Amino acid sequence: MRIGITCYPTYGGSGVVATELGIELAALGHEIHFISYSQPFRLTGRNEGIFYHEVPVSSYPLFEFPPYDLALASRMAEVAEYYALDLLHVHYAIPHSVSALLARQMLAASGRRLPFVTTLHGTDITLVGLDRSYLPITRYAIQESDGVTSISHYLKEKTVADFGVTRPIEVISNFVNCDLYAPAPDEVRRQEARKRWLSCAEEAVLMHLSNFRPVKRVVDAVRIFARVAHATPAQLVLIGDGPDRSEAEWLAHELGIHARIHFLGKQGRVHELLPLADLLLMPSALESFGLVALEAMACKVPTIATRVGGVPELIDDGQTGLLFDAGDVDAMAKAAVELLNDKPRLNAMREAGRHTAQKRYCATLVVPQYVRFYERLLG
Ligand code: GMT
Repeated sequence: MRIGITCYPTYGGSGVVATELGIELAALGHEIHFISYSQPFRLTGRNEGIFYHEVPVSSYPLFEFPPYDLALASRMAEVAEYYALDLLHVHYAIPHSVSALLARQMLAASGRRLPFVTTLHGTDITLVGLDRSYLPITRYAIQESDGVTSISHYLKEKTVADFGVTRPIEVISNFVNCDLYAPAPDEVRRQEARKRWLSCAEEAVLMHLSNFRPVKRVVDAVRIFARVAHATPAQLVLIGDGPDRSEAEWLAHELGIHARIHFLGKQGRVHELLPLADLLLMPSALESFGLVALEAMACKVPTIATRVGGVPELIDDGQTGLLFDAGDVDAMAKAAVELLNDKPRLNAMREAGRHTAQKRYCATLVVPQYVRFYERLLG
């Protein structure tokens, strides 16, 4: 198949899933055309069967807001025509589904069929999409999609309840490449890598990875770490960047623990960093799935997370991670210390996480579900 994929190219889960899906589909022999305003950040290097088409958004003094959605629709229609695309797959409904709908209509006028699939990821439904200025058009574009998928049951139910969408929504969970996201081959090499990256080997390493938006509660990660570091020698690695970074940095200084916290900023090769952690912290106010927790599980790193949104579908509380109420910093810190000091339990959780990732969430299991979905749609 020739498939056009549109996603946000910036640091965020939906862009990661879209990019990894494109890479996996290309490896299966499909031709993939990414259409976006800049190259998705995880699309590094030249992959066979993958093409990237930039969307130029021209400005004009009259426009206070250059209409990206229109430029995207034009480019989608052009790419679909020039490269004979079979379908478009858009990730994150706003505004991608609306642009795809327009592209489909433009091509229909010249007798060409261009079905499109919308994959719902999270804040397109739970936050941004609920804004009155976007809700009616988002609902319409989802309803008009030729196929709709959601990355968790939670998100599917939210879409039905809050948007009144009546078209069927198929749940296809997020996935991870279990070969790439894997534990370090042995403890010696893990400790060596820790020394290289963090100049520490013996201390416990806690990690947090996000786009540092308020919903991720990165400040809670710092507060949890402060309590953990009080009880046991530990370091915190923060990967990513965003609006809440400066508050997190300020708090680290305020609590006198800044020397133990590594702000690594945005990192591309996350699969090399995650296996260095002992625990991942995901204290989010909301997650429709929690992709980073899955990537950590595949690397044998248990997550201390919040019992929100789709997280309980991914993390089996007590088995592959530990779940708490959002904001319950004390409980998360206490659990982290107990787990770090209980090696048999920590090891059991590490093994169970990897096992779950391999059994349920490997790219080799999930990507074929998308392929079957496309095939059904194309008839
Ligand atoms: O969480 C973000 O701010 C990024 C957002 C996105 O759309 O890029 O993430 C959402 O999609 C991810 C991939 O499917 C999910 O793992 C995240 O849970 C989801 N975020 C939220 O629901 C807040």
